Amino acid sequence: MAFELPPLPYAYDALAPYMSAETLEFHHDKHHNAYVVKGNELLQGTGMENDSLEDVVKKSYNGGQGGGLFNQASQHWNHIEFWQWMKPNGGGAIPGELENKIVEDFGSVDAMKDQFVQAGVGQFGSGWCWLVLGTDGKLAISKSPNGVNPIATGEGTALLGCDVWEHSYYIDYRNRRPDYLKAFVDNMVNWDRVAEIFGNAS
Ligand code: MN3
Repeated sequence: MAFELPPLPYAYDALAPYMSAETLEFHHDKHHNAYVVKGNELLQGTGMENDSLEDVVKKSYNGGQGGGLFNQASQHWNHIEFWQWMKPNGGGAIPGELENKIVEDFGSVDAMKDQFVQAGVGQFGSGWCWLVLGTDGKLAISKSPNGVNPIATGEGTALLGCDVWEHSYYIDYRNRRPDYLKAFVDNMVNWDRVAEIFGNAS
């Protein structure tokens, strides 16, 4: 299927002051759109034109040997999910079943959030940090370079991911990536969405 840029699920200024309208306009309208446009160019002639986006990501990853198409396709998937992983007045309470699982596997919600932030801080250069429901049935935190995601690696289901490319935070936080990640987990995450993905996967 041809890649299509989905509209942001909220207004550009809906996540302020944690993520500004300027950041969301550039990030969605320029960066995400570029992955869509470039991805559609690279998709031509691959034989994957009718595949789902998930299948394009898996096939084009090619065990880590994936090139241009993988980068565009994975970043397209990552950003579709990323917009939905945030909401106005985000953060706050985590739905019960997911909260119980987090406490079971991490000891506490704070411990999970702390590991998530540390993964994002520790990702050298561009990439993502993730909360994953692993194929072993346990929750885990991971990080990945560039556009690599849990679909590509097959490590499990991505319940939550945060974009740590500089374009995601530099306007609002300059070089303070830890502050951006902290604001993400405490004030931007749509935990209902995370719980919905967890419910579907478990
Ligand atoms: Mn991005």
